[in-house]
Amino acid sequence: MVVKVYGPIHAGCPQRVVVCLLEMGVDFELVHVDLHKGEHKKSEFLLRQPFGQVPAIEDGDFKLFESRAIVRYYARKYGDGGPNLLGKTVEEKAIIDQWAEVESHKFNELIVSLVFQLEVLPGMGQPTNHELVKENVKKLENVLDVYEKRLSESKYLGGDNFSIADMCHLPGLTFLITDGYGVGEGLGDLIRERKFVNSWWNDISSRPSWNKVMNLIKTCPSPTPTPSN
Ligand SMILES: N[C@@H](CCC(=O)N[C@@H](CS)C(=O)NCC(=O)O)C(=O)O
Repeated sequence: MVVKVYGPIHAGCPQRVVVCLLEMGVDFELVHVDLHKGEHKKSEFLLRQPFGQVPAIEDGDFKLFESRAIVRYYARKYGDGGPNLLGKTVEEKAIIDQWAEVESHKFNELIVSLVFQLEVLPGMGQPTNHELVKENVKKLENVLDVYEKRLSESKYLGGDNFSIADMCHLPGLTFLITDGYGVGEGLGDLIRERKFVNSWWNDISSRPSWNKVMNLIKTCPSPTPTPSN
């Protein structure tokens, strides 16, 4: 049975799930959910995701939401004898979890705010709070300085090997490197100006799985990219 992924591929959270399925070699089908039409707030969709957000998956009789929980589920389910994205020893797993938490609570929160200010508000004809953007860029610089130090000592955030900790950053880093999909503000320089962060980005974004996600984005119709959360 093919896994169904509910959500537009243009949004960051579904991308996180899709890149994981591609890494793990799991067949899937994308079921487009039109955020602009509010399909994610309709009662039918709320049965899949009670908070009215994407993504959600359906795997036979099994249903799950929250992109990072889905990523962990598939990394565990197919990790034995397959790609190891979670680490081997208890300590390796703990370090990977640590950096995955950093992604979720330090990095992603700032990306979400930037996406909201630079993309969502202008899309609704409302003004961007440039002071808040500046403040969040400053905070992001501090987070990326921590990454720079970590990545000067370790090839990947979680250690010697690519893991969910790196993978979960891909949508947010893509938002930054494309300058917020062209809004400017020099967001891409946040990556390019940091030698180790930049090499890490070049490495993880050139994985075949992420290239496939980028190609899927190009082939799926969407009015506006929303790579948040
Ligand atoms: N923590 C959730 C966040 C889900 C989320 O915020 N999804 C965004 C798209 S990336 C969404 O549905 N936005 C529309 C909305 O919140 O109404 C996850 O990782 O799955």
